[in-house]
Amino acid sequence: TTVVRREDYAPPAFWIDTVELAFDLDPVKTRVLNKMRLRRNPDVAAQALRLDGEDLNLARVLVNGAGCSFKLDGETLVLENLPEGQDPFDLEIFTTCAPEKNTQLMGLYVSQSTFFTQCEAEGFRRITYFLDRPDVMASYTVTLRADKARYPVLLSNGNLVEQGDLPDGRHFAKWVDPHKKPCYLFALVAGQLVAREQRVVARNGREHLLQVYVRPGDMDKTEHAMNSLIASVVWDEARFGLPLDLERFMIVATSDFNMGAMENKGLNIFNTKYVLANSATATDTDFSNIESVVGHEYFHNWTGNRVTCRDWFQLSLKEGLTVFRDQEFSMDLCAEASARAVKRIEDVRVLRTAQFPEDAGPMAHPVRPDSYVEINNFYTVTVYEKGAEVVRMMQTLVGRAGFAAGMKLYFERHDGSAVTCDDFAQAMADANPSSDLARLLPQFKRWYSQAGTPLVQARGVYDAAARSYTLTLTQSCAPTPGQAHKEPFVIPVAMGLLDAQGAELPLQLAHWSQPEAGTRSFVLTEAVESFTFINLDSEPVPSLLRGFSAPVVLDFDYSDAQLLGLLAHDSDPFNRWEAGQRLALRRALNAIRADGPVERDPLDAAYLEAMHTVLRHPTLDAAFKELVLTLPSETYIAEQLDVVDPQRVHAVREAMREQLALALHDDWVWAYETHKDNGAYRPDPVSTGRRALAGMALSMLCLAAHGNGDLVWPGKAYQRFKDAGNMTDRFNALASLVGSGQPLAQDALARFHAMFRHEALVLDKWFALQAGATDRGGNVLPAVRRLLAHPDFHLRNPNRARSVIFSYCSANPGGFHRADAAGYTFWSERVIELDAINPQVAARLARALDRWKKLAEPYRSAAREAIARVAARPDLSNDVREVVTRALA
Ligand code: B3K
Ligand code: ZN
Repeated sequence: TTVVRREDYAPPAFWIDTVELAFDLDPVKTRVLNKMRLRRNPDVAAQALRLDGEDLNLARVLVNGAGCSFKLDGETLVLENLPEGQDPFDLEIFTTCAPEKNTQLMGLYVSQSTFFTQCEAEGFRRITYFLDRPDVMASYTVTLRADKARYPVLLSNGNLVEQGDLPDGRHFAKWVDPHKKPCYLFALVAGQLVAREQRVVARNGREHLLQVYVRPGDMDKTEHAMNSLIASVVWDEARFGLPLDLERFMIVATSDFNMGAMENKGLNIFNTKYVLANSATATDTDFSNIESVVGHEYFHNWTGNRVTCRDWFQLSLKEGLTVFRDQEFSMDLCAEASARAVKRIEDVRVLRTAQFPEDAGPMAHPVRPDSYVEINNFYTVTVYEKGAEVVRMMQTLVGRAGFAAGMKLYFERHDGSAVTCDDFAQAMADANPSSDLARLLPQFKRWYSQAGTPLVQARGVYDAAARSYTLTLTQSCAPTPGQAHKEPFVIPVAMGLLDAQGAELPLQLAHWSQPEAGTRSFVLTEAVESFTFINLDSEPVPSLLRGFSAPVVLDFDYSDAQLLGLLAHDSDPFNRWEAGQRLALRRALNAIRADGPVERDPLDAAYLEAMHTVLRHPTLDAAFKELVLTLPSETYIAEQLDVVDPQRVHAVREAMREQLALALHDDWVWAYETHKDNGAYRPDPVSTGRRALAGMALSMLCLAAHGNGDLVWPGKAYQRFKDAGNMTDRFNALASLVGSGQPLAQDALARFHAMFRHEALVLDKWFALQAGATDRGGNVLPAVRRLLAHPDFHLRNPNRARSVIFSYCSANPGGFHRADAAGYTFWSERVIELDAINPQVAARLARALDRWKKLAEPYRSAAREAIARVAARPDLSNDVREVVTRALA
């Protein structure tokens, strides 16, 4: 295994200006002719040309039309005797590959008799020999030839310039991409597909054709993806002045895909999960995920494609920025401010439940990593979600208009080139020369170089005689692998002060001439800093880190009364929610840390009363209520503990849920009855929120029924399951029955399967629900093993594999962490089995035990043994090898 290091970056010895690719598509043996025009890079000392290749059969190499000498160094094609001097020369390479045998789904592969490609990060080398690195940008012309009956639709990047018939029932299509691109953005698709089409006119009057390609039976599930695409085009032009730069923009859906989607230039390829939706088959969550993923891939057209990454260490340059853009897009589509806050809370929840653990575990790495063995392992929540938070902090420091100016300068400077995270930060700072970002730029960039989640400890002291309140903020960051010591970060702290009645107080620092109302941002740059606020008649309650203004852990010793006050009154909806989470977390941790068996009723009257008040609140949104009433996840609770007994965490959270269900029974009845009917299905934030709250109420009522033997609510849930008008309500009803272990659940599951047995994405939900079900006496693992033997289970299909295996190993801690270690054994078997088929998917699964060192015995030793069993295999992929090696280090 070779470690790739950021500091070793060197520019390429050759440039590739043009590429002409010709494909004779055949599932068994596809022939590829690659004709490139190259020239030596005048800035680099003369050296051999080394082309990347993987799993290729090499047939012929021609230089300027004549045979030449070459050799293979492993899988690298080495050409030593190329023409000297600066003149461009032609290099033609003939290879073949076997798409049908490609189970990794990298390079050219076949899914349901259709050809697809996936090239990012290093899949193009599985199609032809190439300089497979993002800083080599070329112009592409692509000719596809295939059997016309089996592959009537032939697509590649750019514009279709020619098509026609060939002898023997074959046909061809020729595509020219007008934009230079790195090879990871190359794509082709060939098969039987149909398209929903829409013509749109941009602000400058140019017309564009938008297409969403799917299999013939799926046309009735393409409207939402198309609407999301149109909204994305409009938004990027309105918010950032970035137009669509292509005559035609295509999205194609495939059911076999390693991740969510891929932003290939003009030809985005999507997992069906992020395209197909109608009200009968998709939930509100699916609808909103489709909107953000369609937006995300579209926004990459500028942030990623027009300006791309110099090397893969700069991945967050495009990913962090594009996640930030898709988050902003989703927020801007919300009509109400409260819906924006709901989106922010959801994003922060992902960051804290997935990225914070990553940052504290064996795979911790900076947003801009320093080294990797397998780049596919670094498409992480750190690069994506923490990367987006870093971009968000820049916007906080320069303001919304300043951020737009920074984006403009970034494109003026770098359009058409491959650049670094430093280049982005520099453009932001240079466009805002008098901002805190410009003043603090070198220190701010520690967010790119230092891994780990900073801890900010806040302490407040009120001086009654001086009528002042001094807030002292102390920042620190625990060591991470390879980084023992951290320098202080630049941390924007948005805050306000409340009085005892919950009213917002004006803020005034000692040197300010006047007080200022509302939220103010302060920038913490030192290890310890104090801020003194004056003219305060009594001790205020600080509302800190409003809107989650920085990706840090905030520690403040709030009293319960202060948290209850913030929950009831804070003007910042994020911190209102946060106060409720802190109250719940405190109760969970107390019950977990207490001696003896888990208490039956861990919640006190004050907390229950507060939840009652939120639930019945006359003006709060249903979506917001649902978030407040949802307890912190087991994963999030576990992260707060030094030593984790996962069964105890599970038992405590379940006890809390049951208590909430029983104590607020009448409120849940009220919530269900008043939110359950939404009329015609529309996936907008208001009706989505109502369905979410009604769904939660129903699951609480079934849970209460489980405790008190009531049959009415399970009966109502079953009825709801049968006559629901949309998938959200139907699935919530089913989940309520399954989640509370109702006898009716089995019958409902069987009906659900019968109803949707031809809908792959719905079957994924059916599998996932069972694999993720609340464990009762160890019943989930045997159920999961039965699901693996189900005729509809297919390990090769990543969505299906994830729906069973990941739902169990990564999303069901109560079922997975078994004292008999059987969950870990199951995990190690599946990692090894999947690794032989698809290393990328296997490596994701391998990370399910990342946090094993925190586990209490007997879990800790059993987990280590399971990881060691995987690591002991001689034939592991680099992907899985890197993950398990780091886990054991
Ligand atoms: N850029 C792709 C991810 C590619 C992952 C390769 N292992 C999707 C996205 O982030 O938009
Ligand atoms: Zn992306």
